[in-house]
Amino acid sequence: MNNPTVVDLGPDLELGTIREFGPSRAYAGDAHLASGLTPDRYVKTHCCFCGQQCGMQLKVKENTIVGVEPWYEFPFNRGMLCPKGVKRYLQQSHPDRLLRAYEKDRHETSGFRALPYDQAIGRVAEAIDRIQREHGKDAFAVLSGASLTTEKTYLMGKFAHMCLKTSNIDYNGRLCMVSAGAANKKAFGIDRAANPWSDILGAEVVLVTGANVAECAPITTNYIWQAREHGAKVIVIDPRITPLARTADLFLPVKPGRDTALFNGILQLMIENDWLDHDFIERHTVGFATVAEQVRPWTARRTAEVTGIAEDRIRSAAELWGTARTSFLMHARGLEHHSHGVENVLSAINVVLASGRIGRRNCGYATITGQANGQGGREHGQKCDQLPGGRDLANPDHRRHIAEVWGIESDALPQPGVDAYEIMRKAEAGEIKGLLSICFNPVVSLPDNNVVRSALSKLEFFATIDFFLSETARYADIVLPGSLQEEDEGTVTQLEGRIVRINKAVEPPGEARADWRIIQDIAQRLGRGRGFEFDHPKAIFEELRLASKGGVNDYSGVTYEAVEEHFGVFWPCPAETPEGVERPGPQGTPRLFEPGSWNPIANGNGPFYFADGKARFVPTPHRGPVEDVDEEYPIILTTGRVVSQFLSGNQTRRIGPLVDHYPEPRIEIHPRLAEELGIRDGDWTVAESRRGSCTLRAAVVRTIRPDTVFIPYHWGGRKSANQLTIAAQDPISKIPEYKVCAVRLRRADRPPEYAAELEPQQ
Ligand SMILES: Nc1nc2c(c(=O)[nH]1)N[C@H]1C(S)=C(S)[C@@H](COP(=O)(O)OP(=O)(O)OC[C@H]3O[C@@H](n4cnc5c(=O)[nH]c(N)nc54)[C@H](O)[C@@H]3O)O[C@H]1N2
Ligand SMILES: Nc1nc2c(c(=O)[nH]1)N[C@H]1C(S)=C(S)[C@@H](COP(=O)(O)OP(=O)(O)OC[C@H]3O[C@@H](n4cnc5c(=O)[nH]c(N)nc54)[C@H](O)[C@@H]3O)O[C@H]1N2
Ligand code: SF4
Ligand SMILES: [Mo]
Repeated sequence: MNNPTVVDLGPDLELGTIREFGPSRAYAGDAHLASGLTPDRYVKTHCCFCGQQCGMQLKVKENTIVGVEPWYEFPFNRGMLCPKGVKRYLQQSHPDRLLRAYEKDRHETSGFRALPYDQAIGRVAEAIDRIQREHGKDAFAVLSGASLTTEKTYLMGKFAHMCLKTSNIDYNGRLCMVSAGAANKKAFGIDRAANPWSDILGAEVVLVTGANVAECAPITTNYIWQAREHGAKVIVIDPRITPLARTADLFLPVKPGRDTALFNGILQLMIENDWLDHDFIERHTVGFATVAEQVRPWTARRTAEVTGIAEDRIRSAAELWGTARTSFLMHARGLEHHSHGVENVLSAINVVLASGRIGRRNCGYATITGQANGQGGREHGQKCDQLPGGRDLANPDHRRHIAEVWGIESDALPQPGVDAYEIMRKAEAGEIKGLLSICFNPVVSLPDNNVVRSALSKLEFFATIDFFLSETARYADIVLPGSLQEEDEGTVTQLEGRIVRINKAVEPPGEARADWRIIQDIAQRLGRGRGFEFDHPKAIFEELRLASKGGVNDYSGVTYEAVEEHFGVFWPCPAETPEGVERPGPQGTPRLFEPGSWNPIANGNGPFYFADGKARFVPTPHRGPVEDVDEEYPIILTTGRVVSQFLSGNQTRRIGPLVDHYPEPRIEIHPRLAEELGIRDGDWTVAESRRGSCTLRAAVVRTIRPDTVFIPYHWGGRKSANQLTIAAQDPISKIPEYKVCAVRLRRADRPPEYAAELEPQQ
């Protein structure tokens, strides 16, 4: 009881706060940091949050980050930053920062006890060894993340596949980028934005679907607005009138889960009106005739009925898109977070291919990558079926190449494993007994998270590496203190495919360690340290270059020096090319699919990454969401984000100014629906699905379809939207259907118990 190292977290504290550091609801105010402290130095680096990877400078005094300063020269954002980027510096000196390793104190109900770092590593190694000996290699799983540098993501894949020899590693991009990735590979043979963002500027039409650009990719808004100043028409497709939609020329309020129908309908109108690039279709694609046949029943009227969009708006969208000379289509999770997310994306790609406007100046297509390293993190082997360089774990040639780089037999590599949610299901079923997780907070971020909690409780051993104690870490037997982005260096690949440098600003404090050192320490302690003796992130990168060589995601010609010198290098960037083929310039390949550009797969046959060089039209029959509304649960719930919070909130819910901006999740509800249900703005409202319920305040807004409500998901515990969501997954990408499930709503009789925690205590 009096042991000061025992930390009682209590079951329901909003933030996991180590008592040693202060009261639980404290968050660092910036007063003492921003107050005239003169920095000793400025470190040029990038934001730790979203996939745009804005360049910025960190102001450093001794070993503390004291502020953020714009970095005007970095070409992507030219000094612009959003509120999260400006306030990120408040994490490093935060009182909640984990400075030591912790173990669950079995004598306390929910407490943790600090233990020396080396002992903690020993505990992890022992558990891995025991579980794998008793239950087989695959009984120990690894979960990783795409906020990590590419070096770390590479090391995580190598650690799972070579050191642990487990099939079961997957990552949090499973919840994010995989529908876009799978669709891009199917259509183009490569998973990367086709164009750099500068191509947005000269587009005549910019079509944005399922992306709340102004709140989630704020710098991209600036590109779109600049295009509009040059005369571009902006089309936005979203069930909500997002800030960008308010300024759009044409807004299509799609009913959630009906995007394939919409794009099929648009393509049918393009065909009827002959708004097609026949030459491009003929020379550079296959499969058009089949798709044309498949979309024929999608008349404008039927499309309007299914999507809930007025027929004339669908016609206007098809005409604007169909008759443009230049254009840029982009989408994000609103299109992708579906049980048919891959088909949704393919239906959008069909419309792009039919127009022939891709891979040229001002003719572009891209998914808006979400996480900091959402792009690099999906390329080099931490996905359940993947090896570095975008290679396949199931492909014998690919296995051979990587085995050679790692100095092992290819038979020693495991076979593909299962996705992140399936890892939870296997834990629940007792097949997976041990788990090591880094950079992932599944208790908040996975759908139907009551199941996730139960699965984690069943594990024999669970360890996690984080810098703040997350909701997930509370289930851990061992918590290892990892590094903040600014405490380590390496590279990340931002949403355009541009590899940029993360520079180290400060040392990890206390007993915290760079994440890659922690992984290597575990490998060494297991007695399987060969291949895990890197002394610097650059050494990891050098090996990654070799491992990626010849793969689609070829980094072999990329150096740290070139990345610094040219404000980033775009992959693919091979070290060498066959005779007669020009090597990409010092900036790599900013735009894909240009005739004559480096493409090891097509070998001069055409611009796309298939042997024949041609893009694929893929049929996309419309399938509705797995759970449709009915009498019992008559309202559609869709979930997503707000500008001032980031993902599971484990970071941004600790940053005072961001919390002040949007302190609590609210249910967005249209006035018409609110009136029907007798709910007024600010009322406590119960949302129930077949899986769970949560009570939140209503925000009555005119900016949402009346048949749909929206809840941001950045909170845990009883405020978590993922108590309601459904764990239905796309059969190909395994992305969860976060964007549609069925709920019912009612006004709460009384405030929820936790409301008392929210109000200032008298
Ligand atoms: N502020 C902030 N920025 C972020 C993040 C964050 O957490 N906070 N996270 C980053 C990450 S990892 C990601 S993945 C991105 C996500 O960026 P976005 O995908 O832009 O964000 P979301 O809010 O998930 O969803 C986008 C939009 O999809 C709409 N939508 C819902 N259902 C449908 C549908 O069926 N069809 C269509 N067409 N639209 C639909 C929603 O109304 C919402 O406006 O943002 C990145 N940037
Ligand atoms: N309902 C609903 N749920 C969703 C979504 C939605 O739209 N609706 N969106 C989904 C999407 S797109 C995403 S990307 C996921 C994200 O879900 P998560 O990946 O679970 O969310 P994060 O907050 O990024 O969790 C990362 C954890 O890693 C830690 N961390 C961050 N950087 C580092 C690092 O460099 N090193 C170490 N050691 N730790 C680090 C953070 O403190 C945090 O605890 O959520 C998904 N969940
Ligand atoms: S969160 Fe995204 S938009 Fe905001 S500063 Fe960071 S990288 Fe830029
Ligand atoms: Mo994401």
